[in-house]
Amino acid sequence: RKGVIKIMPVEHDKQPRSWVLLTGLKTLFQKQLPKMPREYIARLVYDPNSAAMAIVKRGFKVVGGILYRPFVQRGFAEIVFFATNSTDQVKGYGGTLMDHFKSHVRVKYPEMKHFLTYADNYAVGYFEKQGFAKDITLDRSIWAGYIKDYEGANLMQCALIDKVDYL
Ligand code: BCO
Repeated sequence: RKGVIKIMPVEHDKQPRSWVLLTGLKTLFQKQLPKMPREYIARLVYDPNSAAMAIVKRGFKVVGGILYRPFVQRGFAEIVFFATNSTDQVKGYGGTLMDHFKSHVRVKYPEMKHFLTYADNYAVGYFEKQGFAKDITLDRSIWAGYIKDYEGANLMQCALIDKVDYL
């Protein structure tokens, strides 16, 4: 059927399907985050320490995605890249992906209850709608040195709430 989307976790398991999805994510992030060096995006997407989820349309076309780095023992994940295709923005895909991501993380890493991200100015409003705030309550010692510092970006935090069903 036309217009049907699927949201799926993408593993670094060397399966052909995963390569196709990782490459689709790399291309999407390079297009939607033009200020980020292309090489840097490629390196992080293919890095096995990163984890990802993709919004996929028919024919394995990636129209949205999230790349994150789980720091399971430290109880948080850094959201490294987050984007939807320009022609698919403001359709609710970004919000749906974030909900699936929160729900997926809760099952896969029950101890991981916080997310941090460096949002650029344009994306701050979007992240606020998704439950992120600039008020960082996580102790600096937990995350400092683990996540990359971006100049001119706003560090934002989100906490998973046990009672909330995100889907
Ligand atoms: O739920 P509501 O209808 O009330 O609100 C919607 C949108 O109106 C709102 N929204 C979207 N972008 C916003 C914004 N509000 C304020 N400022 C903005 N810039 O958020 C609710 C959900 O919208 P959506 O589900 O339709 O989101 P969409 O358009 O699919 O995806 C949003 C973005 C930010 C992912 C998308 O615009 C995008 O890909 N932009 C380009 C890439 C980008 O800026 N990504 C985030 C950069 S930060 C990062 O990746 C980490 C650090 C490197």
